[in-house]
Amino acid sequence: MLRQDTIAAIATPVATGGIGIIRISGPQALEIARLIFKPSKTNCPWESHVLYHGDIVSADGKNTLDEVLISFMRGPSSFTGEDVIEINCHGSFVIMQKILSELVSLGCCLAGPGEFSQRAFFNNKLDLSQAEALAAMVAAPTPQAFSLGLAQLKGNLSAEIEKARSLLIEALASLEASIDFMEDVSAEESPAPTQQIDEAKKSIEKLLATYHEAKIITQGLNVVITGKPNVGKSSLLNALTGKKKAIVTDIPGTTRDLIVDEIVVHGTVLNLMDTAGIRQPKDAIEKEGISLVWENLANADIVLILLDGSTPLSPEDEEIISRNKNANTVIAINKSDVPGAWDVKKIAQLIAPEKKIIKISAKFGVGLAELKKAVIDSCGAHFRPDTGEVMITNLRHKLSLEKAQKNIVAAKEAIARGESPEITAFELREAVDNFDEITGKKINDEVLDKIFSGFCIGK
Ligand SMILES: Nc1nc2c(ncn2[C@@H]2O[C@H](COP(=O)(O)OP(=O)(O)OP(=O)(O)O)[C@@H](O)[C@H]2O)c(=O)[nH]1
Ligand SMILES: [Mg+2]
Repeated sequence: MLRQDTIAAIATPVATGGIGIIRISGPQALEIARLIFKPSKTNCPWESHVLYHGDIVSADGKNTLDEVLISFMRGPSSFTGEDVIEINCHGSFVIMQKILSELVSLGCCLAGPGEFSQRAFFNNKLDLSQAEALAAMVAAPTPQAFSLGLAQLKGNLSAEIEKARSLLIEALASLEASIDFMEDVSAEESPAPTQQIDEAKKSIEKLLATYHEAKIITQGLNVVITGKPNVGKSSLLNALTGKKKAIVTDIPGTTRDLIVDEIVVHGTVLNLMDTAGIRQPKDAIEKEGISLVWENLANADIVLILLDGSTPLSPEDEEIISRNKNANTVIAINKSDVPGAWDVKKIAQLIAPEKKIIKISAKFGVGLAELKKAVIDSCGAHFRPDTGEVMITNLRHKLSLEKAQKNIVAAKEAIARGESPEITAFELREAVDNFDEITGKKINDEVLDKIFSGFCIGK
């Protein structure tokens, strides 16, 4: 629930930097700022959206804490819709904390996670999907993910949802008119508003179809590297990331834990996971490690199967290939720097004919560009210029749209069965509610709190 008090937080990261920003929002923002800001010029009219230069002093006025630029954004023309003060101080975390504690001593409350955005939402400065876009932008791993968030912040998703919603409202209005009319006129004489319903359905389907690609853009692809022990999985993780992340030895069974790191390939994030080698486990730790591999293989976007070209193909290799045959796999033969011990044709019958097998040397960094390309190609994840298309990037939005889609299908079925318009109207109202969950027009407080609590402090 929205608090009425004045909140304050450090809005920049918990680190040292060139400058750091402290944000204050609420009815007492200006009054409190006046108490600790000593302008360098005698005249400080606190005009809205103007920067003033001066010092921040301690609450008792005795000590100068920092030399700053300060601005006042008078509500409702501010981010939160309330009176907002922003203090640009030097980026020393120690001094920012000191200023923050002075603000608290003067009556500010420490802001909770996402509380500024939550206030913006309650004051109708943003709808919920726009507030969520802010969080997504801050966390965006690539420029393309950031621009999807920015488009959503600018309201492209809200506009699309509003369009589909108004079609349903129109359909509902005509259904309700026909319900009122039914006492005198037969239902056949007032045709169902199928055109609006069909259009709304199409626009939901179009949005839902973007989720797969949007998810790749915003979250990347989960690539699990698997293979029997000693094929060079850890060497490959290290080679791809350019770091010494995983221990490499010639002892089979070196890796037991999952080792993760990410790289960006042609604008797409690959979340790489090095895993324990698959074989009959020698002890309880290895057994646990291998069972983790199978769990993670089930959730992988891409299974990167690594084989060792320098030692004969074994039943373990064949088992790994056959147990992953329904997955999206990329197969690489490692240790191409030493003479091959088996013919590639040997695995041809185990894999789909169109599958390309890539020869690499993790140790010497050979074939890695081709391997990365094969990984990206296997998911159709190609960096493409921003087309401005509205995309669904958030799982919560996807689930609400799926629910709305089900309601619309049920409404259409009710019409086809010739049921009373009340049934169709009920389903359409539910669909509208599901749209309203996305924009936050109608949503329960618990869900709201959960969404905003995932934001960072100061946002
Ligand atoms: N010649 C050659 N040796 C390699 C190559 N890649 C890895 N090796 C060697 O193979 C051995 C095993 O490498 P790792 O990367 O530890 O293999 P792994 O698959 O992670 O092994 P486990 O963690 O035991 O499952 C080490 O001695 C590596 O130096 C390669 O491309 N060429
Ligand atoms: Mg390893």
